Amino acid sequence: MKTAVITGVTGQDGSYLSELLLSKGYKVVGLKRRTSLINTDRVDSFYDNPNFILEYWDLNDVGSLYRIISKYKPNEIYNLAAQSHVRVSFDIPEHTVDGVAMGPLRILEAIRNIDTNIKFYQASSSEMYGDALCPKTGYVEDSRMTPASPYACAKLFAHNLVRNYRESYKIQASSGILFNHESPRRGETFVTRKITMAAARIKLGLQKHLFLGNLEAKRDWGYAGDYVEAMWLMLQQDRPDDYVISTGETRTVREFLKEVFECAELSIDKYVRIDQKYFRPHEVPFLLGNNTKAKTNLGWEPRIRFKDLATIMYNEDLKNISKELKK
Ligand code: NAP
Ligand code: F7E
Repeated sequence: MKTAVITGVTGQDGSYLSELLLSKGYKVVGLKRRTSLINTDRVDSFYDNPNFILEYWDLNDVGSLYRIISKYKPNEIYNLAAQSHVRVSFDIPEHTVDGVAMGPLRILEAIRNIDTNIKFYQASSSEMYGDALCPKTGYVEDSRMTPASPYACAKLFAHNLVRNYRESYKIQASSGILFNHESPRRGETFVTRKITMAAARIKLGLQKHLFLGNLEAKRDWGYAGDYVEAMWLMLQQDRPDDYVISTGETRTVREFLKEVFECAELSIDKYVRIDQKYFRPHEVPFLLGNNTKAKTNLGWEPRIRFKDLATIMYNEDLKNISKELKK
């Protein structure tokens, strides 16, 4: 039986990855911070599974990291923990950068000191490309990166570090440059979920308006359940490497809004307002990923596409909020 440690297990990706690894017969050690901002809904269903263990840890907690690695002797570590909200990283840059950049350094150092056979996955991000000119066919693994937020600067630091540890110490460390991926478990302040939740609440008469920022930004949106498979595939390869994970299709925030409001039969003009407070000091205007390397080397393909993603997320929110109302 393989053992995997997953940091950020209470997050969107942590929950899907736990599910995937448990289904493959892994023992999963999920790391959760004591002061979690959110409840543990996303991982509650795993508690009955004897192969799922929760341990407390924080991105700045070196001692616990050494204890956990020594105790469980994992084959794989997936580092998903982060203050992952780009807008918020402008408000709390020091906290964001400390966790996002120094957290992976601490884990890589622990691997170097305890066991260099442990495979490591780093959650890199398309935000690292920032406002660099995008090639017509989309960003690839070695495209120029000019990060445009404290979050993205810190992710790029960690991304470079992974390559450095791989080359310096032969550590089996891979980075997934994941483009935006969403799901019904997406945090409620990210734009897709904010839109699907609001549409469902407006439909049920619980909310009057939806306030948004820049509707013209373009993102390459995929489904989180598909993307965690790519994480796992990366660590099953003989050689560690970096991979772009994306759909190869880019859409504006306005298009996502339109898709959801059409599905809900609601008028955008009537319910949606623009609020300057949701604009960022520096925006990433356009993201499109070229996933050729992942398709070729990993045999990975995204399954759920833009239209279905919007519909799935809206319907799930409508169902769950309606259920809550009936309680
Ligand atoms: P998420 O839902 O925001 O989850 C982040 C997780 O990190 C949560 O479990 C959170 O715990 C934990 N965390 C935050 N600060 C921590 C700290 N100081 N110590 C320990 N744990 C901490 O993010 P996600 O969407 O699942 O994304 C997973 C990873 O991929 C993140 O690193 C993100 O930056 C990166 N990424 C995401 C996307 C995307 O589109 N989703 C794309 C590219 C890269 P709490 O429950 O305590 O908040
Ligand atoms: O914004 C615009 C906003 O916060 C998407 C994280 O998972 O993906 C995510 O980062 C776009 C931006 O995601 C609102 O300006 C308009 O252009 O959903 P988001 P993000 O910033 O792209 C990357 C790959 C990550 O790595 C991150 O961890 O939508 N937008 N109005 C808005 N965004 C938000 N949040 N709220 C609004 O009201």
